[in-house]
This record gives sequence, C-alpha cells and structure tokens, in this order.
Amino acid sequence: MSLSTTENTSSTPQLSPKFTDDELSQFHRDGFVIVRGLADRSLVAQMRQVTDEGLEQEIPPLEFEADLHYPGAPESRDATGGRTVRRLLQAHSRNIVFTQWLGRPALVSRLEQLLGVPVVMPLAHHNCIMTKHPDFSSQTGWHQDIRYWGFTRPELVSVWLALGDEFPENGSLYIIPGSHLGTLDRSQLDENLFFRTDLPENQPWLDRARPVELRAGDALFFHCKTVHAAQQNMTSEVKYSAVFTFRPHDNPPRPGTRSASQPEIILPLSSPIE
Ligand SMILES: O=C(O)CCC(=O)C(=O)O
Repeated sequence: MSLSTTENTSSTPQLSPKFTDDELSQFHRDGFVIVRGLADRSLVAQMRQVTDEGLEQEIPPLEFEADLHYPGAPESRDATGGRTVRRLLQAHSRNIVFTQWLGRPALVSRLEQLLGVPVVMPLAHHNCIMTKHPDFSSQTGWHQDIRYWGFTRPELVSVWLALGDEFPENGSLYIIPGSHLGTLDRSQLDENLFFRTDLPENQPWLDRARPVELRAGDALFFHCKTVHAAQQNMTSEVKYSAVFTFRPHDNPPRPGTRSASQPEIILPLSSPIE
C-alpha cells in the first residue's frame, strides 16, 4: 500500500498556498507529508538538465556510490561502476534554478508553518541532487537523518523534490509513519547508527513502513527524526531527486560540528512584513 497524500484529483489541480490544517496534523502525527505538484514542469525540467550536465561532466563536488560502501555499491572507485554518482553535492550553487525553487512562496510558506520565520537552510546537509542509477546503486538502511547532525534541538525538516517518478522498483524512499515521535535506544541501532532489522523489538516499527510514491514535481516534507530507507534502482532509468534541509532560526548548529562547518542561507519571507 502506498501512502495517503494530499493529492488534488481534479483535472486542473489547484495548489494551495499553504498547508491545510489536515496536512499540518498529518505532518505532526506521521513525521511527513507529501504535496503533489509543488514544483512546476519547467522548474523540474531545468533541474534535470543541470543534473544531466553535472553527471556527464562529473562536475564536483560529487559523492560516489563506492564512497559509502552501502550494500550493492561498487567496491571502490576503480571497480566496475565505481564512478556511479550517488549525489551531486552543493546543489544550491550549481544553478539559479535552485534559488528559484527555494524562493517559491508555496514552498517557503509551508516551511514557515512548520518552522516559524525566518526559515534557515544549512548548506552542510543534503543540499544535493540524489541520483540513483540502474546496476550500481546501493541500498540505504533504515535511519534518522539527524543521527550525524549537530544542532541545538532535533528540529529540522527536509524537502525531497522528485525530478521524475519514484516508486519501489526504482528505489523510492520507504518511511515509518510516527517514528519521529519514538525514542530509539542505542541498542536498537548498529555501529553506523542504522536501525537494526535483526531485532524482534524493532519489527513492529518496520512492519509500519510504507513506500513513498512520487511523481515529478511532488515534494515530500519530512522530519529529521523520521526513520526511512531506500532500495536499489531495479529499472533501466536513473532516478533524480533534489533535497534540501531547513531549520528554525533559533535552532543553530552546535559549534565544532559538521553542521556548523558551512554557511547557511536565510530564506526570504513568503509574504512581505506588514
Ligand atoms: O535514496 C536513498 O538511497 C536514500 C537517501 C537517504 O535517505 C539519505 O541520504 O538520507
């Protein structure tokens, strides 16, 4: 079963300028909410073009599948498929189209509802285009994004924008509704802080997992504690997603952490101050 969403099923979908009360309740209850068609076709097409160029020309900074050693990844950069890109890093500075996306009132107003004003975007986390290739992509285990981040409070939201259709066969995310509200004991995690699938006590959580099916232009908003995972891409087409992370202005990175290692961007307000 795929997730219930906020899809507008009328023939001419109207994008609401903000989250509805139901959507906000869903985010707080489940730790995520999907907005259909948040980015229009032209924005998606431009981002895809930037991604194609970045991949063809190997424009740095890049992260390769081989760098992470996740299950299914090539052994090293020299192995067959070793130069399969997992992420085009520093997406924001790759093209003006990302500034256009981050300035969209329909995006910023929703972030303001979740995080208050002004919304701040760390450049140290996500800020990437995820690419998932046939043949050489890897599995990403169950995890919370906050596990290696260093902020004052675990209060951040990521927005995962699909640049093509995402479904289980091409490695879409799976997500555990409500997991952001749970308290994980260290013993439930492995040495790399992935949620263990071999423990009976973790099974009830894993049984609740659902695939996140997206169409190009759909956006998944998810909490930094929401547990998620993804499989390899078993299709013949590469999957692209643009992912950025946001925080409330009063939740700064802790000094000395990787989260504090790069500058941040303060998003323009979604509507002018009166
Ligand atoms: O597409 C994937 O493999 C999942 C990526 C992910 O969850 C992450 O980078 O936090």
